Amino acid sequence: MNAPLEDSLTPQIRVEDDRTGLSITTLRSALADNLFYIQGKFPGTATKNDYYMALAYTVRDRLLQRWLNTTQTYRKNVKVVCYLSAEFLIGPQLVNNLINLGIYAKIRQAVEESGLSLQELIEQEEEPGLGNGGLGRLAACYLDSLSTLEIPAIGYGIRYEFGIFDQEIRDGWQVEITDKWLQYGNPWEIARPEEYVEVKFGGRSEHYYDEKGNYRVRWIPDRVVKGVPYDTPILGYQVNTANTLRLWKAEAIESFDFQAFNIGDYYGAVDAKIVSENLTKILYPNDEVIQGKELRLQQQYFFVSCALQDMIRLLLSTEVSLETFHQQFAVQLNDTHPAIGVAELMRLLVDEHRIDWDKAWHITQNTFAFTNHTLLPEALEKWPIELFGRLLPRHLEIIYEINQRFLDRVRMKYPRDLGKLSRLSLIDESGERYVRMANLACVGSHAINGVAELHTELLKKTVLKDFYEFFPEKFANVTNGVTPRRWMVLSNPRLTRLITEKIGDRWITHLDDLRKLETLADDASFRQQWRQIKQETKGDLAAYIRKKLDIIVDPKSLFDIQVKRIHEYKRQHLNVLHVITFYNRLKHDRDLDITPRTFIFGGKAAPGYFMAKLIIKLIVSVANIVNNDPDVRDRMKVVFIPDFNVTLGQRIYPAADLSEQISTAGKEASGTGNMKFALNGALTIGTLDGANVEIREEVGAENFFLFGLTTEEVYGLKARGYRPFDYYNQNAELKAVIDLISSGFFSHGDVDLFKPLIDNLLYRDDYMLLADYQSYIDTQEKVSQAYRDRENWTRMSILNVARMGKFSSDRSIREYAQKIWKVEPVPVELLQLCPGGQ
Ligand code: 8GP
Repeated sequence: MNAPLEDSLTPQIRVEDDRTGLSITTLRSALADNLFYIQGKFPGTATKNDYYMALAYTVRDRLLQRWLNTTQTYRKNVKVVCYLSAEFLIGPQLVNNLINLGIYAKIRQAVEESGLSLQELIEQEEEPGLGNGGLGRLAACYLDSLSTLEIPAIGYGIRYEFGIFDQEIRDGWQVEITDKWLQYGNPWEIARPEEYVEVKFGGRSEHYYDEKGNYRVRWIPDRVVKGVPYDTPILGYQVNTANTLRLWKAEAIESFDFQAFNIGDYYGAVDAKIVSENLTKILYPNDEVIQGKELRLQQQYFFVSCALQDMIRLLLSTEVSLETFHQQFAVQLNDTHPAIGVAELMRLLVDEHRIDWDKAWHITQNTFAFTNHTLLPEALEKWPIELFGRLLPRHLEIIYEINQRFLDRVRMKYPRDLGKLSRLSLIDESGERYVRMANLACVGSHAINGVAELHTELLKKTVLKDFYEFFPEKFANVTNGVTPRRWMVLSNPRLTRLITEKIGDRWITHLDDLRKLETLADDASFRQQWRQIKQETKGDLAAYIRKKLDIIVDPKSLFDIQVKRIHEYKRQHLNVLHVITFYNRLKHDRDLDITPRTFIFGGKAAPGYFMAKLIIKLIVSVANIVNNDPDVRDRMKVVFIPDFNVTLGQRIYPAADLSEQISTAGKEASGTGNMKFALNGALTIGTLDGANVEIREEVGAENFFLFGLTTEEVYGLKARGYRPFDYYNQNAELKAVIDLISSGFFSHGDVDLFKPLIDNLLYRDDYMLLADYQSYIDTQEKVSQAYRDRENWTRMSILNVARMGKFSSDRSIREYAQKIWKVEPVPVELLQLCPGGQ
């Protein structure tokens, strides 16, 4: 990869000393030193990974001044945003740090002069897969923007030893492989064992009177686990700010239970250690469904308690009163996973720091804000009371107390409305009793937001309706965004250079500047350059596909791409229905003048989600037939790219002509892949769902391929009684497609293989694929026609990019900062330079 931009070291971010100088000679000797002193290798025996590590340390050394100075700056009474998230899908760090530091070209030169290939070293990096999909990646984009905007922030989460599984495809089926991302070490993190905290579990609470005769409660746990922080610097783009991502690892308090050991029970002695360390072993690989496992609740409580204790310690170290906690910290709950924080902060304030309840409640409510990321009812977290009380007995009491006070207010406002009362209650008492985490988050926060306009409106009308009616002032929308640094500068260096040549580089931090490209859409030679770049980028992806999968695809064909988690609501199988329709049309008329297409899919299925795994099997089965059929060859290809992750996304988004955003209206909260594609010049085929609505508004209806039912139509049709079988019966082309799958054509004659999928479509079709089929097919035909007019397609592509300014995560973060967190930028000055500095 070429440097996306000329290195641009602004004078104020230049930090040089003997050790961290930026001359090519210094960089080369730093690389050699790190190889020897850190990796302990001579060049002759060093592996590529040793070189990668040496390089990563070379770069990290050049971050440290900014990082430590940032931490120092925040000690001085500034309000800090704490983003609490069970997932941070930050992606590979090396190139991002090179770009943000502005030293990409220098490093490349130093690496090459050392006889190495930068690209090869870059490919050594294991990405930290500490998230499932959209929610975790959003957290990572937000960290990037927080630093770039110089807003003091800490990301708090879990240092999973095993992140999201690696996906392999064997015989068409997904196979999950453990993600051992830490096995060769992680050069980007620094452990801070001296800053450990203790987290309690189980036991009971004890009520007593203190020395002054005040009634108090203390928690007598039956188990204590140590939380050890591991810090990763998150450097902003060409600023001094390097915020911290602080991830917690669970450890045993004592490695051995010596009593057990002394009586000869060696296994029992090690047991406690294993049990404690299990806590942060693995990320739950479910996207949008809850599994309700005890270990998951333990993970949630563990990291939230670590985070809140850490904040309190930070605050107390500055000698500021704990009663100003909410003025010092704005804590964002990334979905309900950290919602237990509401009860934990109350416990810390009331039980441990002896602040009275009302004051503590004021602090708590003014500290927290809550983002909801999904409307799917199966994703609403709730915990059985029995489990909850066994693990967190004191928190259950606190939740009962919060609930009682809250329901008293509800009763005042709605006397005799028992329905309201039971729906708003923090406890679900309709059958087995549960703690409802969304209700806890809503009551304990001062702000609640959805992640796109439509989503926020639907929240107010559906899942959070009662809360909206009760606290309308708490609700706000903040539409998601993505960072242009990773999703353009890093992943699309060619387009970055072209755009920068034409409009300068301010767009990288002020994405609205892309508007200046609008007039260039009418410039034929610019269009030619634009097309050329897309062609080359598609060529790169084609080469990757050939190398990895031994499938030859034509970079001149239309690249039609759907990459995201596999889920029925996202409707990858609707895309497959189109693939087969396309195939049937070609088979019927071998001379059909069709626009050649390459259909590309990628995404992981939750390991226990049978239907999602069957969808992958269907895609791969269809690919095998189509790709080997001489009748259609060269006019269509189908590819499933295994192991979709951030690294692969960086290759894939820039190579798309068409972005598939085809969820059932009302189901996709926002989507962020839709933004990454459009930012890289793909046109979208999509429903009026999530942020698609706003993307279409921005780019213009004429530059967007809209199809399908609206949310209201979906609700209406459901209410009237939806009968998918009628659609099948009345649509010959659809029937032919479904019958072809059922016949065993794609499954070596096995008529049972895809039966669960087909039966589901014909008799349930919860996500209304059959209702949207015809509209989708017709719109795909329009896409094919439009692609034939390359000049106009290119024009539309340029206009899409030009109008993507709104979807920068910088805009989202500014909105959170103003509307919700009430925080201001705090620029960092490099005051204390050490060692070797002045
Ligand atoms: C996702 C939404 O599905 C997606 O539309 C949105 O863009 C993204 O969040 C960021 O806001 N939701 C999740 O990933 C999600 O709910 N995951 C939780 C179960 C882990």
